[in-house]
Amino acid sequence: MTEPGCAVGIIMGSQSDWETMRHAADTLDRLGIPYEARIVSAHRTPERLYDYARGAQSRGLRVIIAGAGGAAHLPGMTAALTPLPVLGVPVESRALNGLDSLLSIVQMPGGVPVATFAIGRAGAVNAALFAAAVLAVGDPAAARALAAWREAQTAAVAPTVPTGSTGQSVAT
Ligand code: RP5
Repeated sequence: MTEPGCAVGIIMGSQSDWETMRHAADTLDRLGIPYEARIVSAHRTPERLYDYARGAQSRGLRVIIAGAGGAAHLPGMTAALTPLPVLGVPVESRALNGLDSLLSIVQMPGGVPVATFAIGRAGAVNAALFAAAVLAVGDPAAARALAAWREAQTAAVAPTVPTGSTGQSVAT
């Protein structure tokens, strides 16, 4: 769901990051929270990054989810250019399995914070949920959607596990 005037911006350093970042988009879709998704590379399209980050707040965005891999400068540079909260998602890299991405995003200098999430899909999902929580502070509809999502998640956890040989269940 991409709409004009939305409050959440999802940006990523490459088209190849979409395989991870689409999980943030899917999560926002499930919450009914509109977002925009853009490819904005700190290294390959630095002017696009400047334009996006400098204009984000005035365009009505309230939080930015930024995913990148390898030498992942996108979340940090975005945080340096906008007062909006920036949620960084380390994309799993081929060379170092995303450890490079994680350390690049999490090790920001004091004074320029980036909220950093887990590597890969879990991080993308949690960044979306965190973005919803940021919006929920002042948006009752987002708060209700988040509460419903949590209730559904809890309800989906079975209290027992099936056993292989007997087919009986064992209480956890
Ligand atoms: C980073 O380099 C991107 O965020 C991506 O994770 C990584 C590889 O990009 P591609 O070579 O697949 O375009 O800037």
